[in-house]
Amino acid sequence: MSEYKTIDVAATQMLDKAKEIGFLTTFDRAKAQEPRCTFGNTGICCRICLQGPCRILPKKPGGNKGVCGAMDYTIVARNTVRYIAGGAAAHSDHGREIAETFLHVAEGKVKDYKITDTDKLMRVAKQIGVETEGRDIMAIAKDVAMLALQEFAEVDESKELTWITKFSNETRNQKFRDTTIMPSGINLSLAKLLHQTHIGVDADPVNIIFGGLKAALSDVAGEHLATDLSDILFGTGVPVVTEANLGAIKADKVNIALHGHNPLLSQVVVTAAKEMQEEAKAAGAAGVNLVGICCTGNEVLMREGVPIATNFSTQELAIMTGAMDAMVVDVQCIMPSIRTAAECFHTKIVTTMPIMKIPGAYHFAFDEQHAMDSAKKIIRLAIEAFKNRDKDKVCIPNIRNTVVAGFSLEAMYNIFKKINPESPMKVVTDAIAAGEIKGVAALIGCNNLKGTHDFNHTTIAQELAKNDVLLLATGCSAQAHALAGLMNGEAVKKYAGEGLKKFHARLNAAAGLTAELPLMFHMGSCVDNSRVQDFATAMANEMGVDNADIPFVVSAPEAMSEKAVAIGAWNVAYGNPTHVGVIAPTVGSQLVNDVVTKIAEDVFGGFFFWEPDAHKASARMVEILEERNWKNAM
Ligand code: BF8
Ligand code: SF4
Repeated sequence: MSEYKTIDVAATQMLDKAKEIGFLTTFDRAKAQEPRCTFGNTGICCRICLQGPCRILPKKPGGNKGVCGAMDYTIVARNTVRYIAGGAAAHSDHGREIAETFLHVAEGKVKDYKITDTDKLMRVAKQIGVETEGRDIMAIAKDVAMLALQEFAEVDESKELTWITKFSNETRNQKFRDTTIMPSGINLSLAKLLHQTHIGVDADPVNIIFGGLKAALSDVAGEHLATDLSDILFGTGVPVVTEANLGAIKADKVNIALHGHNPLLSQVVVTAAKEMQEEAKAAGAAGVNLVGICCTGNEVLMREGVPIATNFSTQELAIMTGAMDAMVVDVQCIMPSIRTAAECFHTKIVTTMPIMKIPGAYHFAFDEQHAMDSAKKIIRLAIEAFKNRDKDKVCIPNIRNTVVAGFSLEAMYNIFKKINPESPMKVVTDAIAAGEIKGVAALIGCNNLKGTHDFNHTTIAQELAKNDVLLLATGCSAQAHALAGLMNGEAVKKYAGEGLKKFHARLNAAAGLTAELPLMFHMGSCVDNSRVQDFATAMANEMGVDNADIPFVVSAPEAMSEKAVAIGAWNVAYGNPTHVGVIAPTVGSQLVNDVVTKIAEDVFGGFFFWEPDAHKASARMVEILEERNWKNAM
């Protein structure tokens, strides 16, 4: 085991290099933060008003409540749902930006974007109730865009979010109505939640949590429409073979990392890079090489086969290779410290969104009217930087693993349909009914340096595979598996149990792809957890049972961001048992902790459980899959 908290060999090499040059990474900073404050760690520190921070100090007279009288349960509930508000705002604003550009494409106002996947446009239009018969594509697209934007603007509380009701089954929709968590407008539910959790508004923890769940469902709508509209604009993922880990950075090429979440600019950078290979060659490079980090990386991996450099916790280390000429970032999960790391080298950090700047970084404001111009300018900046690269400082770990990715739900259906053309999802549910596989697990979410980078992700994947659990993955979890060499056919041979091996063999025989199917199916970025939920809903529909009865579990083995909290919360509302590999800051209130880990199951069928130990967590997940009620409910 390395002296660093990572299992990634390439990362270990780069951490050695960081140490050598005296650069303190996120791994050092995580250490410096220990020991953590118990109040913050358990959720009983309130900073909602300026009288705070108030902590729960039960031994002091008057100390068992905040200055305003808020009890531990109110404070913990408020803190928790404010994470959801932050996460849902981030996902949804990403979705809204795509929808705005989508509208302008439909109106013929932008030249650098077009409708790429008309089949998906038709499917989405039909699903959300837009008339398609005999109509012009652009008119249909415009109606879809207007409906998407209306999801944000709706203030009539009697309305329901289209992207929830039309993509969930009726049982779940009714559950959302009965529990008063069906949102009407995305912005409205987020604003309401911030209002609800202002000082002196809601003190009832259960009511606060339900407000949080309503915001979490808004997050689903934001994610789902982001996925749908991105697919229509840029194409829906099909299986691709590429590679992952820092070895994807090439010493002889101009290397540009695409990092963040929103594909609007990065997708155009991919197109521009194809056109600008000669310019790079004229500068003495062998061409332009794009690599991805975090979810922007996942977006361009799914659609364009761009290799993965690394994931969240190790983003600074891509710069430590000394061969990263530019890192282009948009929004979310970008460490401000990449700029400091870049100062040790020739690397240019380019921010691109008006709400995301880093002091000292270049800023090329993204503007949909000039997306291609910006993309080309960025690539030229990288080419210039390449000329100043100090070859003596270049040290790229010789580590790269084959990755088979690109599994949109459509891509998976295309494979399943070769076995069962009428009912593709029956391929999965039949294998479950036959006992060949135990169920399905979605491995999602971030890195969190409270634990060891990528250890929980990869351990849980291996344990579940051994137990014949079919694996789906998104976000940094998917990247962890890719970096570690688990996202290819070899990994099936190494780690899958006998049943899962048979299942994969049948799919492989039918799929007729040039590469063998991987141990887990990479379904995309974190907004693409919408694809994962569609998978689960299709399973429930196929089995003819409620979502809460299907053998389906979710795990965020190293959850970190507010978005992960939002995703976890809606998974619970959808009936999914949801493992989180860090102890959540709900434990400061027994009541709130019991609501989200126990009572939630009575109401929604889904629940959270916190388990930092990867082996124990996997064992519990297998147990849960075996306990699920589908056999009795069918
Ligand atoms: O949206 S998994 S660290 S990169 S938040 Fe961020 Fe977490 Fe990675 Fe993607 Ni998702
Ligand atoms: Fe303290 Fe209440 Fe203000 Fe929170 S809202 S900081 S508990 S006074």
